[in-house]
Amino acid sequence: MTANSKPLAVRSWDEWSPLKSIIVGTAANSCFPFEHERMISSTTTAAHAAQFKKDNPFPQYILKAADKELDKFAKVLRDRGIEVFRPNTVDWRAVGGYTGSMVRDGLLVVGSTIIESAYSWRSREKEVDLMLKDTLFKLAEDPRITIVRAPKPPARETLYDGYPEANKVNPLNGVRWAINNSRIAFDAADFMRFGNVVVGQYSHVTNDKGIDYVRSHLPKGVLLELLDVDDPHCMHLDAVLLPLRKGLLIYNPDRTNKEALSNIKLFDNWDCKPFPFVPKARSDPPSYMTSNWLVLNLLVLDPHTIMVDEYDPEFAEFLRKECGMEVIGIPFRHVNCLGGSLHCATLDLVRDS
Ligand code: DAV
Repeated sequence: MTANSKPLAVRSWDEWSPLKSIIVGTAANSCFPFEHERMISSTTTAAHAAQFKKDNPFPQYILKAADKELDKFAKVLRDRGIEVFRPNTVDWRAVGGYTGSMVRDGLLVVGSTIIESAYSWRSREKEVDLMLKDTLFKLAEDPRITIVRAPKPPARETLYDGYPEANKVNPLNGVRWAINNSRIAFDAADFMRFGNVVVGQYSHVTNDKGIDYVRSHLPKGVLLELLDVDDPHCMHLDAVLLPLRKGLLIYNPDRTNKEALSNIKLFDNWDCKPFPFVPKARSDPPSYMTSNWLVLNLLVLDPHTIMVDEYDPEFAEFLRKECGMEVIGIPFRHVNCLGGSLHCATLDLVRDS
């Protein structure tokens, strides 16, 4: 077979089409990210802020349990015939890094174009290279796949200069963003794919230059639409929106509403349902850097099947009864401690659409 007759190893245009190939993260050796004090106070849980220091691994019992959960997750996917890649194991402490568990944050896959995040968090600068050089980068040797590597970050970080004048505020709540606009900065998880529309948000890690950069690298014909999100700790769109299939979306009513969604033309004919409960509080194991809204951070396998954290049976029942989904529950509490749930911990490479 010649390279060009092989099916593309990266082609995924949305969040719901039948999943064929995916990367599932690994937890081993994860460390608390060490970042500017303003970034930590803007994006993590106040009670745990002191843990975000240099050379501080997450507790071993959490990492062990999280890897068990991730391995089980990978097995459930493989048993359903989905190809699963795992990142290289990295000594994150040795490289001053954070984690291999949150693979969604580092790469935005739109069709066969992969856009690497220009991370605000300098602890994440080498993450994609270290984790994926033996998997994704091999797949992407195919000339039909475009990898847009992150621009080289500056030697001296400038994102925190000139505060507060240099930083905009979120017009919805008056909260000042943690970073200025002095260089391109964005996390891939501030964007979600809806076919020929990508929806994005400003956040404490994504600035104007980051938004412009993503827009300029999207494949031809794909439109970037921005959603206003009311969240003082704003970072990542995947605890705000949960598209289940074309035309059906669950949204976080604390952070957005029907009016904001209606500013995005794509949603004109969609059924947009608010999350119907108060999400359960989570304290054990600790939520160091995330809110109870991780309940929305789920992985859709196809337009009628979703994987959820088994901790949320009430929402699972809603998805079955009100949304016509088959629901597969798995344990995921310890992965949550590291900063995300099933959506954050994965990067889908192929969805058939
Ligand atoms: O609500 O804590 C979590 C998203 C992580 N990628 C939240 C957002």
